[in-house]
Amino acid sequence: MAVGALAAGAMLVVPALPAGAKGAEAGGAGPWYYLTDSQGGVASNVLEYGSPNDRVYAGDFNADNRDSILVRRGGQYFVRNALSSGPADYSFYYGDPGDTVLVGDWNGDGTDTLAVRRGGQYFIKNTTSTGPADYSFYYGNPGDTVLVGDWNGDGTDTLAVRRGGQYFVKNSTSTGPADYSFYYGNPGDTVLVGDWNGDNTDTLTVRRGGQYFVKNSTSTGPADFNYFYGDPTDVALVGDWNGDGTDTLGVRRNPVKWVPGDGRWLVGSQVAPARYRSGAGNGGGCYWERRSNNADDLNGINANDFNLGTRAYVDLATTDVAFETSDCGAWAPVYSGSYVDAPRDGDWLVGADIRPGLYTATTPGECYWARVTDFRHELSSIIDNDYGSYQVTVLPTDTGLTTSRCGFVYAGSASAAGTTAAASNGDPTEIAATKELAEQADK
Ligand SMILES: [Ca+2]
Ligand SMILES: [Ca+2]
Ligand SMILES: [Ca+2]
Ligand SMILES: [Ca+2]
Repeated sequence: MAVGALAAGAMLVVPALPAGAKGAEAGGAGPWYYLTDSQGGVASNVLEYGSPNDRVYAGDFNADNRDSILVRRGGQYFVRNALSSGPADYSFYYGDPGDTVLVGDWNGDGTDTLAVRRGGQYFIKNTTSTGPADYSFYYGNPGDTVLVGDWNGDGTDTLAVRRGGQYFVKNSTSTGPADYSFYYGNPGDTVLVGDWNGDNTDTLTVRRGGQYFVKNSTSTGPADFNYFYGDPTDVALVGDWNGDGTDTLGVRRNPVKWVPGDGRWLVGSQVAPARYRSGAGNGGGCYWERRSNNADDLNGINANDFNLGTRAYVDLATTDVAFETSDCGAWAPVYSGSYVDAPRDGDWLVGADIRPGLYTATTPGECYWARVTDFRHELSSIIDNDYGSYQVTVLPTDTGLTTSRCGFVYAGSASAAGTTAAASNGDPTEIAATKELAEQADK
């Protein structure tokens, strides 16, 4: 199904997935996270963090009321407090590489930290830093599934153990019997913990495939409501991603940054939303389209291009559903290369393929160029363009240059040549008219 826009999926019953509860490890693989701030609907934030095989957790590690993604490699934990793609803010060690680890706010200071579980014993630490546990206690049996939540709304997370469809709740992190128990769902259900209605109390959601059955009290009885999110095979995480006090879902996915060749590829599940480069069919003509659906209609085309040159770039957006490519060869992720001083027909990445500066046309008659902010190949991608042009000045702030029939050669830095160029996008009407002229010349 469509993955760019995480729409409702068909109801399917699938085998129990790894426990994706808030507080517990989420499971799955992949560095891509599709987070939503609502119950159902589309992803509101898509980000890449860590490596495909990292173990992951969600939590608020800086007390800003927003949860973020924590990745684990053995006994080392990498914290990033921003919900955006990028490196870790810091890392620390806790416990042994084989330990089961839980995340929670054990002391009610607003910051989530770790607890290590060994059998029925829990070793609590109240800071995200390397060092010994602050204290330990026992709860339940070594074989119990354990959940973390603030069951009584006092601001402190504690444990509940699950035995089949029965849950034994304890409201303190101390050794002793459960305070109460209740039943919810079936023994085989995947269960998630969160504050689904913003009343500061955590309760359960049962997941069956891509459908989520929410209950807003820790008591026996039917679900209060249900909704769909993502695909039935997605691994789900729970967090308050926008700090509104309500927990919502995210799914973890493992698309690859590589488009092997001709065909239709689903963005988000098969191929990552990223920047790609192809050899563009070595002059034989490379056709591609970014699609808003997985059908064949013209309306589903977000952008397309027929590239007769030797280099093509495309930026697949997180909102793209599919990428169709034909006679372009493989599309590879972009790394810096050596500069080309005679960028012929095609797309060129500034700072990787070509350097900023002045380029003069050796065949100016039907020369078309566009300085671009990205490779989505939309009109809004174009900073400036010209047709029948003798030269172009590429600024260091430009992302790329697209050219056809110019035969450009590098003519020195812009300052040395005494030329100037606008850094921001020009008149959109003029840009569209110029592009139209160049497309007429293509025919
Ligand atoms: Ca936070
Ligand atoms: Ca805390
Ligand atoms: Ca509590
Ligand atoms: Ca609640």
